[in-house]
Amino acid sequence: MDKKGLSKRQVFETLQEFKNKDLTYSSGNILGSMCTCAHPIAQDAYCDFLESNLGDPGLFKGTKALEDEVITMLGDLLGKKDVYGHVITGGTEANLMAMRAARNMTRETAINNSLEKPEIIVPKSAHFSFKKAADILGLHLKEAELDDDYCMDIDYLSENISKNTVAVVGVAGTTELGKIDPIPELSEICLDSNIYLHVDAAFGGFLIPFLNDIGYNFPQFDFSLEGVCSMTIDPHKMGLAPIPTGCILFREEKYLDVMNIDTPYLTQKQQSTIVGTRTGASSAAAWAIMKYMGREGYVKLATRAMEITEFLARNLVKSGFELVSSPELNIVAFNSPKINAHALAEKLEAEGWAVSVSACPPAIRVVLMPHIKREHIIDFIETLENIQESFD
Ligand code: 0PR
Repeated sequence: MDKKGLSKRQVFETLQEFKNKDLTYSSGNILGSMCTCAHPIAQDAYCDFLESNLGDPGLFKGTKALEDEVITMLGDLLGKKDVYGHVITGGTEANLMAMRAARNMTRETAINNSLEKPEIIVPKSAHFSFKKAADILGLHLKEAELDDDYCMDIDYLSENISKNTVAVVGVAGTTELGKIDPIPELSEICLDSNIYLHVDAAFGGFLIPFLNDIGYNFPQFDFSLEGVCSMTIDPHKMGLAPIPTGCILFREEKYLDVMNIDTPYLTQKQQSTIVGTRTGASSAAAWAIMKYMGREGYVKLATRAMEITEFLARNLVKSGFELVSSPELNIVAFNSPKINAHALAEKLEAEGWAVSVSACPPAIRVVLMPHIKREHIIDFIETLENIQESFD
């Protein structure tokens, strides 16, 4: 650290120099991200609550009430108003909390704690946060095979559930392809076997209910299914909230209780979250944006995202590219018949486009977040056609 401080102007000028090296969502060049520009309403609310700390909620009773309202609103959106949970940093922390709750529940109920090798079963398409959770919690991770449409293979699950299974995970909106696992079937299987079921709707949670409002007819994927014990939903993805804003929701309070740690000198005597000091700004921002948008606002957002998704998919096919499968949510994965996905991604990067390459199967993956407009897609297709032509 320098001995003497800089002037405010110097500090901000230098910060700007760093910032100029970043890509921006508004440029339309970020095509492979599940995040987007936070709505200005959410940004303002976030800044208003910067000093709040929900790690000591008795000091910030108003902010705590906002967190509770966010959880209730999201529970209502996902089939059960009276859910329990927290606004946290994102999907990774939510999935970690869910796996911790599941493990601790099983520990409490296992006869003589006789779990030999506690394991979780997740689809091969699950987000890598489950690998982190398994590592942190000392759980064995079993990856279920996928069916022809890249969703969890139910037969694999039925054949592989064992007395050591502490949780099964279904994904509603997979990271790479936006696929929705057969959650009603998972719920049945888990109810029959008395196994904890977690649904990772980090991405799909802010899409599926709204698309169903306009007639999409996605099967049930939420707390309306009795077997679903917990859900991840991330306002900082399609919810237009600033980073970090994720949510974990539990069907019953007991799932939080099994994670409680004594915090004797705080205003609240027990804590079930992983993080201690934690911002209340995310709760304020999520509350503000959900109140501002209302269900109608999110229906419009989801509708637009799907329109632009279909526009991209249609034009890719027209230009001779191959879709991995038809998009269910606003993610398109495709390949060129002439260049492999990694080489194509490199060429695109050289032209200023930041796409990502999915692993399963290898393909260029574009997430049609709200910052991506029709004119960006037109430019993108043109770049793709030029690259492809250069391989003729
Ligand atoms: N669950 C699902 C289904 C996800 O897609 C993600 C993240 C998570 C959990 C974890 O959420 P957090 O990253 O909030 O902890 N999906 C994106 C991904 O890994 C996250 C992301 C967003 C990555 C923007 C890059 C990026 O530029 O692709």
